[in-house]
Amino acid sequence: MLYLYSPDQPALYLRLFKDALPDWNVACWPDEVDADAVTHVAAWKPPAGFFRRFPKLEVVFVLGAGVDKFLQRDDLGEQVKIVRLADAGMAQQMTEYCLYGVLHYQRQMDVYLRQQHAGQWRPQPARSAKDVRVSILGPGQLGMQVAQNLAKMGYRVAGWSRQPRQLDGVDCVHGDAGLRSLLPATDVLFCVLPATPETRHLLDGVRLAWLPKDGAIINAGRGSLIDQDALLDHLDRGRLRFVLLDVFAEEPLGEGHPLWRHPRVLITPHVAADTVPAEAVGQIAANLRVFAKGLPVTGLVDRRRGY
Ligand code: NDP
Ligand code: OXD
Repeated sequence: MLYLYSPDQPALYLRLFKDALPDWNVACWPDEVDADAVTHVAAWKPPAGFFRRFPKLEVVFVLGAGVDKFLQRDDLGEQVKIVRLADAGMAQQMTEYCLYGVLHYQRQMDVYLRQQHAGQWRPQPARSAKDVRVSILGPGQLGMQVAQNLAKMGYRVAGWSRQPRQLDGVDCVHGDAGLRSLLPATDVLFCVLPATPETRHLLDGVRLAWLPKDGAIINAGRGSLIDQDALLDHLDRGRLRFVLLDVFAEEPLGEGHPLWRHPRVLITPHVAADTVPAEAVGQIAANLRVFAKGLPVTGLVDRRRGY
């Protein structure tokens, strides 16, 4: 039996799952079910202790891409497989989000906004895409497509990952040395890394200082990547042109937090890429068929790696 936890769109998900899995018994929280019959759960942000009542649980399908919150739970034993969404319609949205920030930088919208408030009519020098260096931290399922889409648009794109990778039109680097060489050669840094112990505060005061003075950062991965105090210090000293932030150390960002009103900060409330229900259910249904054949599934999480 597949049990579903999606308080935002329960009816939609229930219908999609029932249509996609006619041979399965599918039910949706808060309906009461025989907990012993539940072998699979599809969920996003279930409350603490949610999984404890399912003794026969085999697989949790995460209705999102990031699994940090699932790996921090104490109600999911090691024997339970965690499978997250791989793209499922989110890469296109991530491309749009990144492009918005890149254009803000390239077409100097931050400068024009300040000039508008000061009533100034001052055309700035034009800059073409081939002169803008966009570096992607985390060219995985999402970042890889962002990188390739921007490269096709003519931007100079680089990617930084843990393992070496090869991507058409993208200059790929990895490891500590790769990051050290990449950051100073970056105009816009697009971050789409998972939250893991290794990526926590990866962008601290030292590494932020490796970026050029007039660079910009877009963070659409997880807020733990950036040391927010160090970031504010950089922004206050004019060491960055602007940052576009979708994710934060604490969400929602606390009332009165200095990031809210900083003139060099653009904020969106964790909306860079939303789960597309039909795509998500299609991918999970396909994975169930693959599981049944004993083959490797898309999006199986490596708990040791943390993503
Ligand atoms: P993937 O697992 O497919 O890709 C992760 C990428 O990060 C890989 O390229 C991986 O490198 C790289 N990476 C991980 N750890 C390190 C490290 N320590 N050093 C260098 N590179 C590292 O994830 P997705 O692309 O599907 O998603 C990425 C993240 O985006 C999610 O985990 C989630 O946090 C966030 N997200 C945010 C959304 C939003 O709306 N703001 C929506 C959806 C996702 P390698 O290739 O070598 O493994
Ligand atoms: C996700 C997210 O990880 O929405 O899918 O952040």
